[in-house]
Amino acid sequence: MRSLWLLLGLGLLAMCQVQASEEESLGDLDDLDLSDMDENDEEFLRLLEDKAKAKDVQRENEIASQLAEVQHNLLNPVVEVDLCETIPCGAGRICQIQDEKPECVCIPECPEEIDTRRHVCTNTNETWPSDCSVYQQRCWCDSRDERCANLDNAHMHIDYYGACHEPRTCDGEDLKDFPRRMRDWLFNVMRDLAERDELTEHYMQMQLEAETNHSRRWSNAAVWKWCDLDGDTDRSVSRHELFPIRAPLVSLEHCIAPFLESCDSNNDHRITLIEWGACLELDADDLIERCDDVKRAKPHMLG
Ligand SMILES: *[C@@H]1O[C@H](CO)[C@@H](O)[C@H](O)[C@H]1NC(C)=O
Ligand SMILES: *[C@@H]1O[C@H](CO)[C@@H](O)[C@H](O)[C@H]1NC(C)=O
Ligand SMILES: [Ca+2]
Ligand SMILES: [Ca+2]
Repeated sequence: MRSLWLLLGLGLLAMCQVQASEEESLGDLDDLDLSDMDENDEEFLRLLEDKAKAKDVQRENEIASQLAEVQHNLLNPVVEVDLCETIPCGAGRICQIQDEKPECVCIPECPEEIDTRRHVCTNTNETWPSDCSVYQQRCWCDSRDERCANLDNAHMHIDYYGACHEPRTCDGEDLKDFPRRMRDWLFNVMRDLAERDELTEHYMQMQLEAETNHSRRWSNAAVWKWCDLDGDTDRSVSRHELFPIRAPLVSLEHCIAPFLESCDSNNDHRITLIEWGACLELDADDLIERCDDVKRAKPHMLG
């Protein structure tokens, strides 16, 4: 990008200079009234010299200012930017240009959902056709749009994917067996991601370790998932950060909600790595905090 600007800038500069020297050669003759002067006249030579000097100074100034402009453009490239590109709008909103300014507005239309698996159940135990429609409704209520069905909807959020249903109990045996199933599941998810080349180099290494060293099999997967859930990298997983693992599974796996509840053993709404390990019934000594703060490497970028 930079070198492109440099080339453009130098090209422009060269064009300006050619133009300037053409104008100059004509200008000299026009400005001087030669009729009264003898060619040998000292006055004439002095005048010519002064004029040349003045022209030189002027040209230097022009070139200097052109260079300054090129330099300025190099440092502050005026690229045609999509004004909306820099505006994060959040769920249920999209960016639109209004009066030449980017603005976040409620998403006008959600894709029509026929698939009932796309339904979502909110914390108010209401079934909505899709997550989009929940966020759209929340936006409407936030901005006092007339399409807001109930002002309380400004605070609703998705509890889980799937239509609302009777809370199913997770009985003793299922809950007892759940940590083992969860460990296996995490190991398999990590293995799948590794096979699809969707882990960072750091987590690829941990996955390889899990494959080759039996005592790392579950602990590395557990550490990876805990790091992955900790979106703000404050080294604890909040209730909010559990959303990606909780919401899609509640309908399929009735033990996930009570299981996750049980992980926060001191009930401070945050799950530490120690709590997470204990919850998955892993040996605390095997759990080493090895988070990769580079969240997701683009696959195939490094060739
Ligand atoms: C939520 O709604 C479903 C069906 O609409 C109902 O069966 C269930 O009992 C409700 N759950 C709660 C906690 O009220
Ligand atoms: C396997 O992992 C354990 C720790 O969990 C470690 O002490 C041991 O050295 C590892 N073995 C190999 C062969 O790397
Ligand atoms: Ca966190
Ligand atoms: Ca806790």
